[in-house]
Amino acid sequence: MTQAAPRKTILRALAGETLPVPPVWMMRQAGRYLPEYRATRAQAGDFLTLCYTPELAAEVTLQPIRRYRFDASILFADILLVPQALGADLWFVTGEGPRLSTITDGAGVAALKPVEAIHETLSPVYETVRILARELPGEVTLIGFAGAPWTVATYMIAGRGTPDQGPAHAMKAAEPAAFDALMERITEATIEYLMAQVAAGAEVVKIFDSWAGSLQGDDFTRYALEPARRIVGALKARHPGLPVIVFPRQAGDHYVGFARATGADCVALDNSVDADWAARHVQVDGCVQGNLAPHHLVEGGPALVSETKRIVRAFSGGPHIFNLGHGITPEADPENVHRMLEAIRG
Ligand code: 1CP
Repeated sequence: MTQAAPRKTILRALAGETLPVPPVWMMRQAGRYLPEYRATRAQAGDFLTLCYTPELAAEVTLQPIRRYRFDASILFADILLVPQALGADLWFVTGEGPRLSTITDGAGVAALKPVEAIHETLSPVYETVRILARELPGEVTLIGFAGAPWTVATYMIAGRGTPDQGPAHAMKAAEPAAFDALMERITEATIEYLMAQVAAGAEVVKIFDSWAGSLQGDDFTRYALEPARRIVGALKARHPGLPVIVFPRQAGDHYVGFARATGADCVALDNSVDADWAARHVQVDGCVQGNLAPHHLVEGGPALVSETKRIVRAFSGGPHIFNLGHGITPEADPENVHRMLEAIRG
């Protein structure tokens, strides 16, 4: 082994190393399926207070590490804190999800705060990162994150999650200049936000483009690939060795070449793509992460074990970080996570 080889398993995989046992973490690993998360969330009172109280946000980030010894921990926060920091109203309706004030035209974009103002709102998040950098076990990698501009824009335009991102597509068609200005503001804010997370101690960052799958053809290049390329480029210009994971969820064939085109070190795969296909067409460019369907952690049983082993086998010829294809759901059984880990680690 050379002196320069990073020691943490996640960093080794992100650097392109093929490991005998893939490192593992789970999207939404701090979440409602865990009784200890529900207890801390009740103590906080509501979700946003949990996000903005560094001691409590750090506590829920650490809970799944204590229980499962995952190889990475992901900062507890939400992609919708950036719109709030830019001046949008944000609240969560229990049992339904997030709600935001809506942006439909150029006046709405012009009323947003300047990018430099985001730290006023987001500084508690940086404090959470600093606590985690101190308290995480030495072998666990700390991942920071942000939403990708398109996904964040879909929430800022519609004011909520939408099945087809219709309002964002409509604004893109009807008010192209205002839409581009919104994308620009979010892109700049995202660079600023991720830089601050890295300065506070995040070792890796991940960009979540949960709704990339609704962009097709030139739109995919313009609104998913190009913003990711800009964010990765800006981050690496300042921090040349910083590993970046990109998650263009449901990108299908657009997964091919996405890492190369954006400069990212790893592509996260959702569970709509086949692992053998992705090994041949995506993993050829470097590390991949994913793609177990989250429902297996609800059902458990032999399918959980066989699917987990099939994914490990499919990606065993190259760098791989085991993960789910999307976030673990509140209905998941915490015992099934132990069964998944046993199937991976033996
Ligand atoms: O306790 C609760 O009620 C909260 C459920 C919850 C949690 C645990 C929300 C509300 N956000 C989070 C945390 C969160 N969100 C993390 C923390 C770290 C971890 O993974 O453990 C991360 C990375 C996110 C990212 C996020 N938030 C995304 C991108 C990933 C994805 O799931 O596609 C998105 C789209 C959001 C918005 C959001 N926040 C919460 C919900 C329920 C949603 C989805 C809303 C919708 O589209 O209807």
